[in-house]
Amino acid sequence: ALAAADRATVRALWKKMGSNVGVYATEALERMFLGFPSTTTYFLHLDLSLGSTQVKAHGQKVADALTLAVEHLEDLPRALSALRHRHVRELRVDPASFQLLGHCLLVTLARHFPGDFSPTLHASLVKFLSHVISALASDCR
Ligand code: ZNH
Repeated sequence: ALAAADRATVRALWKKMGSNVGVYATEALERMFLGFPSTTTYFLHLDLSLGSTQVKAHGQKVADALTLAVEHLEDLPRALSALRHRHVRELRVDPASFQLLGHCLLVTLARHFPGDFSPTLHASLVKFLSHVISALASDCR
């Protein structure tokens, strides 16, 4: 599990983001689709153009799942088990794509919170995202 200091750091950033988590998740998705076009193959049924309301709606879902994760840092595998099933069994998302979205989330947060983005926050976010990704992307539990 995430160390207490990492949990506190991530929770503090989440508090600061307030109701804007969906905005940042949407920007991260846009960055992923542009920077890593192979990831668009999962979303061919959606309008992926910049500013698309469908991408915004999906960004809000991703944001809500991340907020749920922040609220259950002690037990991510259980909190995210239904979403893991959906991604691994139904959507069959490649584990490498999760790393790309994680990377885009980091870049997005660094851009919007430059003053907060110390090496410590960076490290805590990397750990948080890797916990979320292993809870979501691996079929082993
Ligand atoms: Zn995902 C869906 C989250 C990653 C792809 N997602 C989804 C949802 C959510 C999420 C919440 C909704 C669900 C339902 O509806 O049931 N994701 C998430 C998260 C993450 C993710 C949190 C990380 C961090 N995904 C991902 C990736 C990919 C994906 C990486 C690829 C690339 N998802 C997806 C899809 C879907 C989803 C395809 C479906 C969409 C629609 O709408 O159709």
